[in-house]
Amino acid sequence: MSQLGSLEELPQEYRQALAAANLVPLWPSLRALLPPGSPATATAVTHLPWQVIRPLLLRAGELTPMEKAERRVLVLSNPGRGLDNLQASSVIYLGMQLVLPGEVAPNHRHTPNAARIVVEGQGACTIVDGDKCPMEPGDLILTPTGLWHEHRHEGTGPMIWLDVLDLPLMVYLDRSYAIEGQPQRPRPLPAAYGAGGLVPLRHGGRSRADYPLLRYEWRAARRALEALAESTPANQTIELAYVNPETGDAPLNTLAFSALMLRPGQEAALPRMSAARVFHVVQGAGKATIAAQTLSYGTADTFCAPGGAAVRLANASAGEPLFLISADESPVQRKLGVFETWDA
Ligand code: GTQ
Repeated sequence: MSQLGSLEELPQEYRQALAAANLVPLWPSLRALLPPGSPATATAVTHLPWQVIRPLLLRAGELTPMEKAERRVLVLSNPGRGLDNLQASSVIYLGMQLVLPGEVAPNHRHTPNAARIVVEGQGACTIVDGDKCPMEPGDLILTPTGLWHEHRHEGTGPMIWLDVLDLPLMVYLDRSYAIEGQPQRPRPLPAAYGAGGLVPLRHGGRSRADYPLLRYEWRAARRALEALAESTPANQTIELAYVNPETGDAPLNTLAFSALMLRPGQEAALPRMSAARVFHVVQGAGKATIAAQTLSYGTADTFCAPGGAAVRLANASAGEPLFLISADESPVQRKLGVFETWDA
């Protein structure tokens, strides 16, 4: 592939004439815009240890009252993507949110899609489109685009969860905005999708057809992983996709989620894919090798893998299984026709 001309090679007065006309020549940037063979990514492998973020978040609880925060969140800024970028990847935002007993994060709705992975605490709920979703550690709770949501904490002790949003994408698209609402009148969450393979038969359609299930209980996910493990060969990865039970699609338009289990001592090479992926450790400790970088993680740690990276996970414990939840941006890439996978 031939070397292309640089900006510096052009006469100064020509460059000035281009700039005055809001023009730039393509050729000095062509190889960066369309790199030969594989894309560039600024997303760095990043590790967010629970031991680091938890005390900083509790300190935020002392420093900033809810009225001054609305959402009390510390957000990961991927060191590869520039200063204060609030991005885990090009699509994914990751934040750790704290709600203290008696506090309410007020009702609003917004264009970005969000999901919560509960990390610590009991007695809080997220009310989504009127449905009261209790929050237990490990639960995955959806607040999809456009749906009203608020968080209330009626228990004791801090309540902490990981927010996963497609906010960077919405900002990039100039489509990010929110609308404030009045407090919702919650109704109990219907338990309509508790049995695999059975969905409610409704004549006349559903009121919220796109998002029939808002809360994926960790208890059920863990039981399903353990059941799958019984019929999975020892060297194979035990992984379940979270799906919309009515369609089989990813739970959100832009983000896919899965639950993983590694047996004691097990190592898993995950299929290499073009979408960036983040992992949250629900329980256990181990090692990850991502694009030749190694990190050690424990319970409640979070880490990011850039798109295209080879990811190997290991359970460091000889006695206990390891459980993780992952989120990735593959639905965006699939819809745009640019999703790719390679052998691990
Ligand atoms: O809980 O609604 O981390 O609106 C960022 C924006 C959480 C939320 C975030 C939000 C929320």
